[in-house]
Amino acid sequence: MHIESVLSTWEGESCHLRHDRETGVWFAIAIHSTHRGPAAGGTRLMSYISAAAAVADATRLATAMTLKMAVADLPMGGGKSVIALPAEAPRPDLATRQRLLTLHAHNLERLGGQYWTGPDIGTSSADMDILGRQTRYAFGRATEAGGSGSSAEETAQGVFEAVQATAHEARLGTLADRTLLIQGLGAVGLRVAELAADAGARLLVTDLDPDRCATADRLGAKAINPTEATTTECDILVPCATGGLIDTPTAHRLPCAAIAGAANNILTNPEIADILQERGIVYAPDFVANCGGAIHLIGREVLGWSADNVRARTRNIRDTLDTIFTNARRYGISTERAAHDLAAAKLARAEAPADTGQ
Ligand code: NAD
Ligand code: PPY
Repeated sequence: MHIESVLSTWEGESCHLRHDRETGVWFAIAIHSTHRGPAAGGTRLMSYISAAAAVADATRLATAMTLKMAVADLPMGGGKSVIALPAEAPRPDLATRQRLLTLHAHNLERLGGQYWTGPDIGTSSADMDILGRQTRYAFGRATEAGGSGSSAEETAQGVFEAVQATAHEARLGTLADRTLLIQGLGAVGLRVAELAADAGARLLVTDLDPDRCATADRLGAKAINPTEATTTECDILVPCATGGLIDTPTAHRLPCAAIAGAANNILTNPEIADILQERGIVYAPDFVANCGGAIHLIGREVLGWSADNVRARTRNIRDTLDTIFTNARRYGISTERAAHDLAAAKLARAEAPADTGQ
């Protein structure tokens, strides 16, 4: 994989790269679209095998953010950034982390508001507080620091709406006595597990960290090996770990009736949704299912919405998915294609870039 081939085949507006010689870290900020407003999307801090892999991740995630903002009717564009630690690097110590966040804050300032960030894998509200002391372009700071706090609760609520809509489309009825396999019991996955347990679902859970699985014991969940996430029979697979869970061979043999989860880019490419459709597996496009977090961050911090309004908008995810499922059936296309078409129609209707009001 080369940076040239990644960027020359990507349809985004710009990608900004910076290397920090002292730590060997690459920073990549991908701005896919500012058509509906300034680009926004989280900052991922994790190890990558190469700078090209980091750029590939940032660009694909930024594209998904554009689609997410459009389907959620939010007045922002799509972007994402990656702070790429060298492969096999140890966890950065506090001083290194502080240094990386300071450099990233400078990156954001240089872009002058074209791109706003927030938490993502490897970063938290505490990191947004550090960024927020040096730049105004960070969403998701702690409430005590003037931000809207973690978006995980709203993301989980939205994913739960998506799971229910998907169960209905797959003719599974309610979740009572249905088996959900939740991969990743982090901030979002554990909360989805709680909501599903309350609805009477049977839970299979898996996480690379066995202590996380133990936190779901009280929900009556059965832990399975992380390597068995896509080979264990279940009604609904709920990916809440990292992306790329389902590639072509996996799609051909998945033993489930439906898929709806929080992870971004669950499919290694969008065409995999055609295989799922042919197999009769109902797939909730991830950028629709997981948009509750974006609704929380943008709703609270840009649009001044109340928590109740944010929750009402998050509940709309179910209606949006129903529209997507109906269109997919009507036109004989995959749910991913139908979701892209819905986002494209909203993008085409977008007027001049909106003012974030900040
Ligand atoms: P998190 O880091 O709190 O949790 C992720 C969990 O997945 C961790 O417990 C980790 O150990 C586990 N994990 C990682 N790889 C795994 C594997 N191969 N098998 C099993 N477990 C594995 O993250 P989160 O905030 O809960 O987010 C979950 C996913 O949802 C991420 O992909 C994130 O990008 C996406 N997402 C989150 C939000 C949000 O508001 N937090 C919004 C949109 C999308
Ligand atoms: C995501 O939803 O994938 C995010 O990256 C969260 C987010 C949403 C909007 C602004 C910043 C971060």
